[in-house]
Amino acid sequence: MIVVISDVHLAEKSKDTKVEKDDREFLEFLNSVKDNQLSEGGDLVILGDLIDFWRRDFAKALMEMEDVVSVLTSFKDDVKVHYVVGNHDYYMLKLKETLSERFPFKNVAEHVKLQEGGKKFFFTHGYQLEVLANPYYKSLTSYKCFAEHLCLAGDDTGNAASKLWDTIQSSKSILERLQRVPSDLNKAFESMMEGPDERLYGRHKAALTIDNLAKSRSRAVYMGMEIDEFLIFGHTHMPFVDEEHRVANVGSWNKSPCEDYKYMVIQDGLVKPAVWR
Ligand SMILES: [Mn+2]
Repeated sequence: MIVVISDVHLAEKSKDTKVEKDDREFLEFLNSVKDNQLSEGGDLVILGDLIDFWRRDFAKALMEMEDVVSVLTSFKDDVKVHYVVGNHDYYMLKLKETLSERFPFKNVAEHVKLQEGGKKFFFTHGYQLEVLANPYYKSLTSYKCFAEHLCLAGDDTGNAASKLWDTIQSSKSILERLQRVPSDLNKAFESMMEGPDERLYGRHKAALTIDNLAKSRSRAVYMGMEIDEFLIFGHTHMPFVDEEHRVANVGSWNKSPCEDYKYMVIQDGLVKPAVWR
C-alpha cells in the first residue's frame, strides 16, 4: 500500500489557531498511518511543500517541525518514507546532499517511481507543470534556482523579488546555467512570489493549464515519464482523479482552496482519494 500526502505547509508555531490545528491534526494523522494503513509495511510519499521555507529562517523552521520529523523517522524499516521536494521545501534536496547518509529521509528527490498492484506510478510535486504553464517564462532551471534562494532568504520579509534577483544575478555560475533571461526580470520573478490563489486562479488561470499539461500524453516528453505511468502530483491544492488520463492530484492539508485534510491511498493498483476525519 502507498499513502500519499501533499502540501501540508507546516506553519510557523503560534501564527494562528487554524494552522496550529492543521499541524496537530497532521501529527495525529501520521501516527494513525503508522499504526493502521502502514502497520504491515508499504510506502509513504510526502509529495512536497511539507514545510514552508520561503521567507523563513529554515533552521528555525526545521526546529519547529521536530515532532513531525520524529514520527517520520520512527516508521519501521518495512515502511519506506519518500520525500519528494516541492517549491517551498526545495532546499531539502541540498540538505540531503550535504548530510548524505546521515540524513533522516533516505529518499529525497524531485520525483519517485513506485509500483503497486502491478501498476506503475510517477510521483512529483507539480511546480514543473506550473513553470510550463507560465506564458512568459518556462525555464525550470531559473525557477529551481529562485525556489532554492527563497528557502535561504531567512526571516527577512522585506526580501523582495527584485532584491533576490540581484543576488542571483551576481552569481556568475547561476547565470551561466540559464539559457535565456526573461525580458522583464522583476515582473517574471514577482509573479512567482504571488500567493497560490493569484498565481493559479488569477488572470493567467495557470491551474487549468497545469491540469491539461498533466493529462496530456505529451507529458512523457516534458516530465521524463514513461508512457504507461500514472502521474500523481499536488501543488495546485485541487484534488482530482482522472483514470482515463492516468493522473491524480492529492490536494492539500486544508490549505486554500481545499477545505479538509486530503490524502490519497493506492491499493491493489487503485488510486483512492481520502479525507482525514
Ligand atoms: Mn507547491
